[in-house]
This record gives sequence, structure tokens and C-alpha cells, in this order.
Amino acid sequence: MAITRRKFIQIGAAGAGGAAVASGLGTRWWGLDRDPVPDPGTDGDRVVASYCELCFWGCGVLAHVKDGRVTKITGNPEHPLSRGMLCPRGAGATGLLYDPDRLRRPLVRRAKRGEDVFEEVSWDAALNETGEKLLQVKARHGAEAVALFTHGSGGVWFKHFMKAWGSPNVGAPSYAQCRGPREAAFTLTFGTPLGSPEPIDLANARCITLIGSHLGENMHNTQVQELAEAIGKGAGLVVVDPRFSVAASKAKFWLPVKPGTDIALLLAWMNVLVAEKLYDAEYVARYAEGFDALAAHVADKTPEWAYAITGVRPELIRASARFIGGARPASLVHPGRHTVWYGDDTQRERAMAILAALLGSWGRRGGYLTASKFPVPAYPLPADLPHAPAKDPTDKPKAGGYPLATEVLASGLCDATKPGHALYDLKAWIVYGCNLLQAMPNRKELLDTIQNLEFMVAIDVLPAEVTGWADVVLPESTYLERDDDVSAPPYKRPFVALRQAAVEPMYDSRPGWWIAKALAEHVGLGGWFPWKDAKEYVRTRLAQKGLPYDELAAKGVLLGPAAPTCEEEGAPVGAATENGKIQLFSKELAQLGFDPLPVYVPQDEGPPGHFRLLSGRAPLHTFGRTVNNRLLAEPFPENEVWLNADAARSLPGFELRPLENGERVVLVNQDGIRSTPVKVKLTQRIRGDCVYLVHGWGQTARRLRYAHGRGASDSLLTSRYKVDPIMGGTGMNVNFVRLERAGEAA
Ligand SMILES: Nc1nc2c(c(=O)[nH]1)N[C@H]1C(S)=C(S)[C@@H](COP(=O)(O)OP(=O)(O)OC[C@H]3O[C@@H](n4cnc5c(=O)[nH]c(N)nc54)[C@H](O)[C@@H]3O)O[C@H]1N2
Ligand SMILES: Nc1nc2c(c(=O)[nH]1)N[C@H]1C(S)=C(S)[C@@H](COP(=O)(O)OP(=O)(O)OC[C@H]3O[C@@H](n4cnc5c(=O)[nH]c(N)nc54)[C@H](O)[C@@H]3O)O[C@H]1N2
Ligand code: SF4
Ligand SMILES: [Mo]
Repeated sequence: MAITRRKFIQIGAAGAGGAAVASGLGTRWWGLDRDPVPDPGTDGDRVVASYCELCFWGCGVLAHVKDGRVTKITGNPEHPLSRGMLCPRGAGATGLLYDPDRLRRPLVRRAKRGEDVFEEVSWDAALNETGEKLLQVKARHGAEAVALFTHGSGGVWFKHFMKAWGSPNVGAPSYAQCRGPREAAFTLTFGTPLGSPEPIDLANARCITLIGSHLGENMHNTQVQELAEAIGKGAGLVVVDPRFSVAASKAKFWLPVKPGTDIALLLAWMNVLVAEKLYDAEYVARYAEGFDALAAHVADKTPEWAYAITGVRPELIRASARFIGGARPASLVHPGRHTVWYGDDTQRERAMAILAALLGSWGRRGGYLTASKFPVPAYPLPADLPHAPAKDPTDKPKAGGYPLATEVLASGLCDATKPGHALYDLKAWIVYGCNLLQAMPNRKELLDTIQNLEFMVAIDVLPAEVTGWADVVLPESTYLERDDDVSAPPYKRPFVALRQAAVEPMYDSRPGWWIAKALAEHVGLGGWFPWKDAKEYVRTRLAQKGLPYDELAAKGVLLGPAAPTCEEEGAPVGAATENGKIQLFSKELAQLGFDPLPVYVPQDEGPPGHFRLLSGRAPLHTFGRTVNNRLLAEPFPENEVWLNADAARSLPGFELRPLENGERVVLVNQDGIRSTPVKVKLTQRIRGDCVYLVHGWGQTARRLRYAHGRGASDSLLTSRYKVDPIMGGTGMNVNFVRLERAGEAA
């Protein structure tokens, strides 16, 4: 390995979150902005600017290269998402590049599907096999019987393939298993989804309210930096979480809410804001509608009412509400991101959006900003391309009754793969950068669904669990070895960033742009991919507006002109709804037969002796993406199950010999599904009615030699899920587990 692990940790410590690397979930993470920005000088012969793919934030990086190897990765000071710092995962990307377990050559299945027996073949053979099978599916069932699951920036090439192919069935677990309810709720309230990165002004907020969002463990770089900046300027945090998260440890108010009861708390906060006239009456009168109905709705939702439901003391609810109201309009209710918890998630997110509106924070400094996009023209395709007519993809998922989903649901694609479930059956999957086994709830249902497929191809960098279920596996080069399309998401400061290869692809791996183009050529759609390579693709896009490719390649990023982002800078506050008004009361929900204002509905309780299973993130890892990355795994090799220390003392089955901290246990869920053995962390930092696992461990893929069998998988234990009736998200915090001492069968 080019750099020693100790050295890596030092590098990490120089960047955002580095302190957290050294101290696990330590308490010094917020000090990151006082750490020196790493010297952008190089340990190598040259520095290549690019953007990171260790998670989906897309921070600008500088890859330092010596003798054809990447020696270190630092944050690009010019890039608005990294601002010269990286989170530890980004700094640890060489652990992926030089992972000895990487996929090296294309694979074709040679045993029963799921037995994970493959033969290495040439690219031509693998693409022939893939092309042939896809064409067979098209001939028998139509083009739209092919679906694409995608996550990550290289997905653009395969989305383009799907356009050429003529199937609109493109979905991502990062919607219906992640931010979907939030996007539906903000669209209902303000007329627009939030997207990624969220256009929020953490840096200038005086109060930041986190409903679950565990920033500091959830390491979206820029947000963690801005949170640190805000705290440095004296902002106060209000953290609602059944667990004493890292953010909670920095908070002015921690509200250890009973899991699944946030809607009651949010209604009680609104009750206080309205009763004590702490909301922005002028703003609401001007920009919103439905206030009277809202005021009537929350009139009896007092803190005393909410106490009985949430377990949060009324005086704490009142005091935190006054603090939140007192900081308006720079009082930011963070919208959250992974929001599929209980199946009532769009309603909880609606309550958060309504609260944000009462505070007058939409369109204001320290609240929700107006973002803008760096305009990069599309690649000019020839006019005479064959266009395959496609059925509406959403016929199927939406036929299931989710009229307010703003994107195709990955779970909807799974449903449409079960015979007879929809207007047409999906018969083949292309899986790009998704590990569906960990991402989707109910693994048995997923694997049964996969067995219905006539064909599945997975494009991955690692022999991830999902690749073991594919018929063909195509090895992609890691982001450090490939050129890609630009990244230019809407942001408060518009920018365009370039992905470029720092080193040559290792083994027989190929970049996504190459794979998609070659596959298109194998199925007679080469005309849709007229570019020579990704470089020429980007150059041509930029050239149409006279944008300087060479400058972009040298700097890694170009900034667009700053546009006003909030009312204080001259931007209009307005909502993008039909009549331009913020919808406190949702007529749209009412018309569809849903509650127009959020209503608290009690969740089912677990069986006796069981704990509700919750999951989240750790600073050093991105789900299962990084669990085999030796650089990141050495300081955080496996997850632990968090259990309340007092609850542990009265644990059924442990009366004779109480459970000790660090002992291994097996988690058994309500359906009898058993986890792999996992260490228990006894702590006062979690309520007694739930346990907590960091998501991503318990990998079943044998070829991930480091990660295999380490820790436990929350996904495996998520055999139940509750579908959000408004947008179809799969609420996953509805499973319960009991504990057994490892090695002692019940
Ligand atoms: N390091 C790192 N950072 C990441 C990622 C990663 O893998 N690693 N992934 C990124 C992605 S894709 C996403 S979507 C985000 C997710 O990050 P977040 O949106 O912050 O994730 P959540 O699942 O909302 O938050 C988990 C927290 O919610 C708490 N929680 C559980 N149940 C409840 C409840 O009923 N009420 C309340 N109030 N809190 C509850 C848990 O205790 C935990 O602290 O993180 C992103 N950032
Ligand atoms: N139980 C449970 N389920 C969850 C969550 C949870 O907390 N608990 N979190 C949810 C959330 S927030 C999200 S966003 C989804 C995410 O779920 P997915 O969209 O499936 O994302 P990842 O788990 O990151 O999948 C990563 C896959 O991409 C591969 N990969 C990594 N880099 C590259 C690359 O450059 N190219 C290619 N081709 N492949 C690459 C990895 O090896 C891995 O197989 O899961 C959701 N599901
Ligand atoms: S937040 Fe970390 S892992 Fe994600 S893109 Fe930025 S540096 Fe990479
Ligand atoms: Mo996510």
C-alpha cells in the first residue's frame, strides 16, 4: 500500500472529520474548521483534479500521483462542496483503488443463479452475452421489460443507454429507500423537491433543528463544515433523536423522542409557536395559505398532549419551541435525507416543511436558499436517431397508487418484476452501482423477485453481494481511473466540476462510459453514442458555450456567477406551487383522500422483550461501499449494536449472567431472522426501547475477503416494511429484535 495506515489517519485528521477518525464517534469532530487546510502541494509527480465518488456528495478532490500510483487525496480548495477539506472516506479512496478484492475481469455465471460461481471471460464475450440476452427480452416482451437500477455519477451513461433502448424504467434506491418522502413533502408544500445537495444555509442559521439527521456521523462534507461554522458563530442546535448522536452531544436541546412519534412533537412545537405568536405572521400572511386550518388543527396539540406520546417533557418541548421561534427567520429545520422510517414519512416531512414556513425560513438567509445551476449544454446528438416509443414507466409503480412520487421507485421496479403485478412484467435488470441486497427491505422477497428475471447484469467495482446474483458481472474502473461526465448540480453558488482519471485502469476494468457505449454497439444502438470518449463528450458539451475545457481540467471546477440566493440578497421568496403560495394546508392531499394536515397515528409496538431496530451512518463508512476498504476498516472494522445499559440489566434470558459490554450477540427479529454475531455496545446514549446498528455490515459476499461476515446487517433484519401511501417509500424502522448471546441457541 502506497501510504501507511497511520499516515492515512493523519491525512484524514487534516481534513474534515479527521478528528472523528481518531476517536471513533468522538466529540471533537466539530473542531474540524480549526484544523489547518491541507497543503495542496504534492507528494507525487503531479496532481489531478477530479470529484469524489466515495459517496454521492461529489466533493472536489486533488489526486496526488507518483510513479503511476495515487499517493494521497486532498480536498480541492476551489470546489464549493469540499472547500479544501475531505471527509475521511474521501481521503481513503485509495483503499478502494488498491483493494485486492476488486473485480478484475468480466464474469459470466456458470452455476445456478445465486450460487456465485462465475467464469472470467473477455469483454467481447461478456458484452455479446449481455447484448444477446437483452435483445431476446426485447423481442419477447418489449424494450420496456428492461429496468435500470442506478446510484452514482457513472449512472448517466446507462441512463442514456436506456433512452436509446426505449425503456423508461429507471429507478434508484436512493429515492424510495432514502429521500423520496422528503421530496414529495417539499413538493406538496413549496412546489419543488430539494434534491442533492440540499439548498440549505446551515452556515448562517442561528438555530438548527435536526429531526434524526445525524450530521457529524452522516458526513456530508459541506454540511458538516457549515454546521461547525454555525456553532462557531454561536448557533444553537435542537436535536430530536432517540439516540444521543454526535450532533446531540453539541446540542442546546436534546429531545430523546420515542421512535416514530416525531409528528406529535412537531405538532406540539407548532402549537406553542401559534399560541405564543412566535411564528412569522407577516410572512405567512403574504406567502402562505391555509394558516387558519393549521392553527385550528394544532390548537389542542399541546406539549402536555405530546408528552404522553413522545416521552419528551412538556417544559422541554416549550423551551425548545421558544428557542426555535426566537431565532427566526434564520431558524433552520433541516429537511433530513434518509427519511423512510415508519411509512408516515411524507406526513412527518410535511410537518417539518410547514414548521419551516411558520418560521419564515423558506427563501431567507439561514434557512432554505434558492439554488442555481451552471448551464452546460447537452451533447448534440444526430437528429436521425431511432426513437423507440416507450410506455410510461410510472404506469406500473403509479398504478400501485402512489400519485405523488416524484421519481420511479426502485421498490416499484421490484414489484413490477413479480409476475402479474402490473401492466407489463420486467424481465431483465441492469444494476449499476447499487447493492440491492443491502438497500432493499425484505431480502427473501428481493431474491425471489430476482429469480423471476430472465437476465441480470451488474456493473460494479467490487464483488458486492448483488454481483453474486447476476448472470453477467462487468468490472468498472474506480473513479480515480476514469473520466466521466461533469457534475453541475443546482447549488447556492453554481459550479461545474470535472471527473478525470488520475491513473490508468487496473486489471481489465473499464470506465462506465466505455461499457455503455460498447454495450450499445453490441445491440445496434451505437449511433446514440457518437462520442469518442468521455473527454470528447465533455469538451463538446462545453465548447458549445465557449466554456474553457483546459481551465476546467487544470482546476477541476469552474464557478458560475453568484446569483441572489435569499430575500436578503434580492431573490424572491415565492413558492413554486401552482398559485405561488406555500401550501400549509394541502388541497392536493385532500383531493387524493389523504390528510391535508399532518396527523399523528400511533405505530405498532413490538413483541415483549424486543427492541425497535434503528440504523444510521458512521463517519468512516458509506454503507457497504467501504466496509472492504482496508484504510477505512482498520480504524472502524465492524459495527456494534447499541443497547441501553439499564435495559441490558433486565434483559430476558440474561438474568443469570448479565450481558457485558463488547460481548457478541445474535439479533433475532420478529420473523425469526437471525443476524451474524455482533458486538454489543452498552451505553446510556440510546433510549431503552430501541437498538441501533450502523448500516452496511454483515456482508454475505465471500469474495469481499475483509468484510465478509463482519458485524451485522440491519437490512437482513428488515424483513418488514411499511409503505408510505402517499409516495410509496418503504418505511424500514418497523422491525423489532431480541438478543441472544452468540453461541447460545435459544
Ligand atoms: N459517513 C456517512 N455519511 C453519509 C452516508 C454514509 O453512508 N456514511 N450516507 C449518506 C446518505 S445516502 C444519506 S441518505 C444520509 C443519511 O443521513 P440522515 O438523513 O442523517 O439519516 P437518518 O436515517 O435520517 O438518521 C439516522 C438517525 O436517526 C435517528 N432516528 C431513528 N429513528 C428515529 C425516529 O423515530 N425519530 C427521530 N427523531 N430520529 C430517529 C437515529 O438514531 C440516527 O441518529 O447520510 C449521508 N451521509
Ligand atoms: N436497511 C437499510 N436500508 C437502506 C438504508 C439503511 O440505512 N438501512 N439506507 C438507504 C439509503 S439512504 C440509500 S441512499 C440506499 C443506497 O443503496 P444503493 O443505491 O444500493 O447504494 P450503495 O449501498 O452505496 O451501493 C453501492 C454499490 O455500488 C458499488 N460501487 C461503488 N463505487 C462504484 C463505482 O464507481 N462504480 C460502480 N459501477 N459501482 C460502484 C459498490 O461496490 C456497491 O455494490 O440504501 C437504502 N437502504
Ligand atoms: S462527503 Fe466525503 S465521501 Fe462524500 S464526496 Fe465528499 S469527500 Fe467524498
Ligand atoms: Mo441515502
